[in-house]
Amino acid sequence: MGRPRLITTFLALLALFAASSTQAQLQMNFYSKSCPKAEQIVLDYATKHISNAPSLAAPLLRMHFHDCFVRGCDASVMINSTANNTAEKATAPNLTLRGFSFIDGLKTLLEKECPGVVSCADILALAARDSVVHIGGPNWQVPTGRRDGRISNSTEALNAIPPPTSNITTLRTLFGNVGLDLKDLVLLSGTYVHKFNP
Ligand SMILES: *[C@@H]1O[C@H](CO)[C@@H](O)[C@H](O)[C@H]1NC(C)=O
Ligand SMILES: *[C@@H]1O[C@H](CO)[C@@H](O)[C@H](O)[C@H]1NC(C)=O
Ligand SMILES: *[C@@H]1O[C@H](CO)[C@@H](O)[C@H](O)[C@H]1NC(C)=O
Ligand SMILES: *[C@@H]1O[C@H](CO)[C@@H](O)[C@H](O)[C@H]1NC(C)=O
Ligand SMILES: CC(=O)N[C@H]1CO[C@H](CO)[C@@H](O)[C@@H]1O
Repeated sequence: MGRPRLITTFLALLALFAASSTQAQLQMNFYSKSCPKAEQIVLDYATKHISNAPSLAAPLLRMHFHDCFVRGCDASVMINSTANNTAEKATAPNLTLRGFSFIDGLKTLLEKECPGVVSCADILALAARDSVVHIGGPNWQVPTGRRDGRISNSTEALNAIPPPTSNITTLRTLFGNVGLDLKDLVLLSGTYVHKFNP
């Protein structure tokens, strides 16, 4: 399985995620007028922090991936549990999710720059890309304009995200639910294990 093939599949996956976001009207440089420095702020932050902690790049990509698996890429993975709701964050597959404080720090910076403009979903999508590029991974275009979801349901996360203990039948079903086939499953698992989990 050649490297270009892996990268192609990886990019196809990200395109799929972009298309399956809650609001379909994504575009390049969505914030060019409303918050012109937004993407630069994310890039600078990722460059600075990933230089210090390169191992954070894979968890950020993973968080983006998990976010997109449940209700589209809407940052619902970032929502905290409340007294009467157990959020996605609190489900078993989250146990290896890292980087919440990375995204929270970035959100704080962007709120200072342009209050209430840049969505957490876009921050996560951009930060995952910039972090992966910074450690020498593939680059891909990230159209922006995602809206943050308000629903974060641990049951949905448990049902949608493939746990590491799944058998192949379950994995195929869960990937199939988001439009990915057996080849995607094999390539993505391989990419993740070999490229991002050294
Ligand atoms: C979730 O809780 C943490 C810790 O209390 C806090 O820092 C963070 O801002 C909260 N995130 C959201 C999206 O409310
Ligand atoms: C609990 O649910 C009610 C009704 O859905 C809501 O109004 C309330 O704010 C929730 N409480 C907390 C702590 O989130
Ligand atoms: C979470 O999702 C499950 C499965 O779809 C549903 O049965 C449950 O009512 C939802 N919980 C909340 C608090 O919305
Ligand atoms: C795979 O796992 C599912 C869910 O745990 C189970 O229902 C199914 O029987 C398993 N299939 C095989 C072939 O082991
Ligand atoms: C960061 C976070 O929310 N982690 C939670 C992951 O899920 C377990 C329970 O399955 C919680 O105890 C953690 O707090």
